[in-house]
Amino acid sequence: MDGRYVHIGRLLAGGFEDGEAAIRGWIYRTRSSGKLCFVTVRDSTGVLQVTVARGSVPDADFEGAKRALIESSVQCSGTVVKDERAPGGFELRAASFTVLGGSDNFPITEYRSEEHLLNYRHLWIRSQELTRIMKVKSSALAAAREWFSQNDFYEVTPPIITSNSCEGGSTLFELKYFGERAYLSQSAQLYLEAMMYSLERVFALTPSFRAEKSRTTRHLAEYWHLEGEEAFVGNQENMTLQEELVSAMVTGAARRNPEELRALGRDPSELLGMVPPFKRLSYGEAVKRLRDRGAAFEWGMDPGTNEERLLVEGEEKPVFIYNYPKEIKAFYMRENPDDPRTYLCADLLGPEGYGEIIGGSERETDGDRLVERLKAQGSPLEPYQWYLDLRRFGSVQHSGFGLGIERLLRWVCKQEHIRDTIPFPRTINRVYP
Ligand code: NSS
Repeated sequence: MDGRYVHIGRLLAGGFEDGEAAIRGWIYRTRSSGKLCFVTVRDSTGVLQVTVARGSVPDADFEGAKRALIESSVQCSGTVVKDERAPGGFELRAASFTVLGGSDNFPITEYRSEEHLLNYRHLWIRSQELTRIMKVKSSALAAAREWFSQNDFYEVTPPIITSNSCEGGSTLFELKYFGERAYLSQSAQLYLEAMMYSLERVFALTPSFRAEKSRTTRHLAEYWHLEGEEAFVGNQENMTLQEELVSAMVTGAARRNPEELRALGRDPSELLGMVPPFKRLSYGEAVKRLRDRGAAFEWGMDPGTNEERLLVEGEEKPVFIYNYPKEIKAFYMRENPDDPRTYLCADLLGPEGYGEIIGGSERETDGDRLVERLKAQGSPLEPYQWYLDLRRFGSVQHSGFGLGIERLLRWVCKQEHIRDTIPFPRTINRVYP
């Protein structure tokens, strides 16, 4: 920060008592009575009560403070005073108070519907709640990048506009592309596989797009996808990498943002306990567990929200379910040599019923099998020619995974709805603001 100004968070940490300080930020709350204005100011680090008294500041400053509506941007200076009654334990007794940018009547009041908040999302993202979530998200991403870097992964930048689908046609967003047909990426996986041949371990953080046609609390039409791809790695080692990554992200967030997490209702010590290993259940074991717990679930079925909740009941940490039946998974996975009805793959389920956070698999290296599967699902081969080529030039065992950042954040920040883990949610009925 500009040397003359101090962040509120630093000021609240102590050491400024009875000294002079200047802050700047936005009016969070304000009330005035006669000769006194109590203005609570927020910046990116905290909130501080500023007392503006007539006579202690120039008259124009006092009038400005009195008139200023919430969300006006301000700067002020004065004396820091310890005051138990003030939020955070300190207040600033103003010697100057300047309104930088005035504010109209703020359209978000205490009584507001969900719909109203979504319509004013561009302003609602200033709320304490969303600010906390965005801080936790930033920390989790920083921890992920750190982990990848420590584990010899290169960050790469795959395309977002693609000519083929990765996860099946039903959720594809189509767009016009200079007279041709193209799609918004559902996953960078196929491109990461191509880059794995030179860099061995790659990762990318990209938006992924899914035309999800139902309203749920865990699907977005645009989400941030953190994907890794690793040469010479099989399905079990792939899971080991994933649990290490998830652990690094959630413990990293817990260490960096304990206060934010507490305010969101998440005890950071729970997150600090998310250390490897995570339990691994085969799909067969999962079927048995579901049936033992009373679900009418048959081998071959795809576990839905309720089944995922039932599967993690009594578990404190996330749980892997591995080797699913082929029918319910994507074409690129490697057939399980020990049980050809299944693929070598795994989903990671979050605890507390938050559901699938990661989907990963070992990849099929046999080009003929890939061709058969693409044909079987009715996909034209032409757009996949480049992908099939990869198997013709030095193919090796490899695996990878995709982690839904907002899915992880929904769990970590204890959010009912996934939309509150992304600043501008895109869902079936919303693309504004
Ligand atoms: O479809 S996935 O299960 N798997 C893939 O896309 C692989 N191609 C990834 C890979 O191996 N590189 O999606 C991966 C994750 C999934 O576990 C969720 O956490 C998240 O992506 N995901 C979503 N998050 C939010 N909204 C929607 N609609 C969504 N769909 C998947």
